[in-house]
Amino acid sequence: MPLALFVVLLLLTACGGAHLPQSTLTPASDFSADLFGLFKTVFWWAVAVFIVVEALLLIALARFRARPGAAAPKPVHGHTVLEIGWTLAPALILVFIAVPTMRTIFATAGHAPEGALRVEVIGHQWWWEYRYPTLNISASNELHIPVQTPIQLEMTSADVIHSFWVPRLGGKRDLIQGRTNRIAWRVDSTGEYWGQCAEFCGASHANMRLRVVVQSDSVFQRWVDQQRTAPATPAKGSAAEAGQQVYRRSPCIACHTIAGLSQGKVGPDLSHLGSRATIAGALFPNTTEMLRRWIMNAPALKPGALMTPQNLSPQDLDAVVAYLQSLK
Ligand SMILES: [Cu+2]
Repeated sequence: MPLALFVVLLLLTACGGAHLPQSTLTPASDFSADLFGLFKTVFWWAVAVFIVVEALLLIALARFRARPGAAAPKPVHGHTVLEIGWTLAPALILVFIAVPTMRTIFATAGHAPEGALRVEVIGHQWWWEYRYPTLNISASNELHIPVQTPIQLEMTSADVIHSFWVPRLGGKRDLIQGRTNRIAWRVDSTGEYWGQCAEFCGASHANMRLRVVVQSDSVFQRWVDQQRTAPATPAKGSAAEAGQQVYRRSPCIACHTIAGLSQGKVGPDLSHLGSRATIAGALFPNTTEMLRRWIMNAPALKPGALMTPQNLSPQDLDAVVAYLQSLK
């Protein structure tokens, strides 16, 4: 027993960590509040059924147990009232569960009201691409949305099936190539919400995280303006300028976009990488150290990553990192 407890504790420590909790029990959007409401309804019905069934069982055990000298109990067959009772009661309980379930299914079907902000979500192995067709911008891994605003997510995949899930906001919903699945939600309060892919999609499925940044209207508008602006040209003679030269002649340009410089579509757009808090599918903090390690050997940090290890001199590596960090 102590050993079992120890193992359970050990396993539970794996649930901790630097990331914010991903719990469906603290809903923060209309979508997740609907789901949580349904969960509570079903839970309390289950509690009621448990109490009634266990009580009847205990009463039967106590009353009808074999006692020395007592006669065998009289078998009962075909008790009409009982039979109607235990047929009707479960049927009624199922109705009380089915009606709210159907209501929740329709409420979370993904149809946002007219005028909702549309975001196209495209799953890649193993990162998320977001396009805002009405705002004419795009982003990777970190989804920025305004608070208290209806959002329409239109989701598809560039390769295999993924599943978009932000436990505190809603989902999970599959991203399937050639299909568009929808989520509609409205987030209650500003803040950061973590999520991840919830459908096994290959070697780094577990490393396909995402971050949703919910902002006030004015902060969101500032972010949109920033995304629309091409990154500033590095100052003459700066490390960032040297890094830009390295980037220009590196294989990076085949896969990545940097506005005004390269138009690769294989990996995430790096035009505003310096303004993101995370890299590599929201997996690592966007720090100098992590950028260096990521550029040198991405597959070592994220198994299966398409980005090949780069053979850069220490000076070139520092310069490229300085350049990427300057891309705000
Ligand atoms: Cu996955």
